[in-house]
Amino acid sequence: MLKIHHLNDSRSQRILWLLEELEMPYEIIHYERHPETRLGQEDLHAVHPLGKSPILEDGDLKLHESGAIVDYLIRSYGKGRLQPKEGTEEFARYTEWMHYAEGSAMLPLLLNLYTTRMGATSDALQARIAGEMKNHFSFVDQQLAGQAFFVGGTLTGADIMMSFPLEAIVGNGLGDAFPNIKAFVAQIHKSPTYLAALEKGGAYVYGPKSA
Ligand SMILES: N[C@@H](CCC(=O)N[C@@H](CS)C(=O)NCC(=O)O)C(=O)O
Repeated sequence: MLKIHHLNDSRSQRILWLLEELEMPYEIIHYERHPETRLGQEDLHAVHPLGKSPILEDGDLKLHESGAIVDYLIRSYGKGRLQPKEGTEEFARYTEWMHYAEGSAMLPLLLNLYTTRMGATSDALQARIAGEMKNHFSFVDQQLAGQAFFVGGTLTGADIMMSFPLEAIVGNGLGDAFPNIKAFVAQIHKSPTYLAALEKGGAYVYGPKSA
């Protein structure tokens, strides 16, 4: 059976959502963040040298990195669902969003999180971070105008990958500045598979209550 090493309040939640969508049986191994540092603890480092979640185990294969995990699960078990047909322009757009989620959208969010903890010493960086937040999330908001999903009018891995940065935007109180992002997050928070994953995953700060 597939195993997912799942840290509470984390990106890993979207892998559980994908597994629910795929109707795959899976085992969740739960990890808790350190109560003060909010980092992963020794038990997570024991699973993989990076000490990050998610980690997927499928037989002898152990995979880290959410995008790679989503891609692997959809190609292996999707039976053609949750991704556009390979070789099409829509597939290229799908790949673009799959990479964009961790490769670009998360960077301003993480910089914002870390510099907020630094207080006044980060003042010199704040304008640049605010500029990049606006740059990226205005773009995403515009791309979602008039459409419920990122690509092809139906749920794909791209929506699942993008759900985490967009939940973080809404959870950080920025939803009103980006109404299409807010609507996207509200919509996924009603999905039965999303809600089933939430129930299994445990504590998740960006779930429906904070939206
Ligand atoms: N780009 C990686 C990021 C993995 C990552 O940083 N995961 C966070 C959870 S949101 C984590 O494990 N943090 C614990 C730590 O850094 O100690 C992915 O998408 O898998």
